[in-house]
Amino acid sequence: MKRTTMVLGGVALLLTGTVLAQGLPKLAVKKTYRVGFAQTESNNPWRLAQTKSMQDEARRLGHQLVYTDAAGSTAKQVADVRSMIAQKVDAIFLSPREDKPLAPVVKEAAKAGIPVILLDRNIDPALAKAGTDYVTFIGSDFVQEGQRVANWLVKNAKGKTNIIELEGTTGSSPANDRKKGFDDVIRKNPQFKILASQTGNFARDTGRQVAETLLQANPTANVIYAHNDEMAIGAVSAIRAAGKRPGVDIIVLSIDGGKEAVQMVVDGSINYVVECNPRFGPAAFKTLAGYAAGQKYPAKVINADRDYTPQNAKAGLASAY
Ligand code: GYE
Repeated sequence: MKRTTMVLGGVALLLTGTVLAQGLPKLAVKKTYRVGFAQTESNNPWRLAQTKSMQDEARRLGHQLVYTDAAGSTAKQVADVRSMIAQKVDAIFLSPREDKPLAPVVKEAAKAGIPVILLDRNIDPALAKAGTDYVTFIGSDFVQEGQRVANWLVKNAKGKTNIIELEGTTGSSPANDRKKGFDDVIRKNPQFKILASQTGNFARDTGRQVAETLLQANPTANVIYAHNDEMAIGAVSAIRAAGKRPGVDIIVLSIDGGKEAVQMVVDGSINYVVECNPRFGPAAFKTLAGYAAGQKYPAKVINADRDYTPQNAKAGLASAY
């Protein structure tokens, strides 16, 4: 009797275990949802374009978007997600500012029966798992972005090449991966050297200040690789302030592809930009509906991104965000 109970208990546990191992809370099929979007910050055109795309698509489909802006604070973003859980939203879209501190709240949401879809930034895979703790990650392949920038440089640079790298927000998945992709390619080419690599927090003015300091400390630098447009635009100002010509004396490379940076490729002050498309709305809500309907998703759904060169930038300008 005892044994039967145990077996039964075991079976019940096993069943629960199976559900938990696949892990994810179910989402009822509904016409419209009340869904959270936990944004990281709103201090640049990329973030504004992403938020607008989410709001436009929610409005178009009749969903209610519970929007929060962490204003560049990871602690606030953790609190924002907890508040969405407390409000019992149907699902949460999260752009995790950093890849480790947001992992616990992703799990808390899953435990509370709320599916999470990660947008644009990822969580450390050692701390939370797609298919168990969250549905999927939708975004760009950041390692590949870094590799594409490095490959362009290797192909186009002449002679000894000394690089200053402006990193994105410390602890964010795009900063980690854009560095890895770029540095790995550069390391294999002995005439290329990374003289300095420092964070500019994905921000224009911080990027400008850090570039100014690093240019002074490294007078032989002839390349600046910025992990996003904002810092690249800041670096262009720093290069001019140092009495040098951006795009000529110092090659400037970037990732994102906003209108302002693409225009600078047309003008010649930025040399090459890999796109990272911020228009997530359609893919985000399509995934939400698909998930409710029982569709299975891979750990990552990768956006296709183009690039902007001096040859194609003019043609691409109109459709840049
Ligand atoms: O490149 C940057 C933004 O997470 C991919 O964050 C995104 C990056 C983007 O603030 O401009």
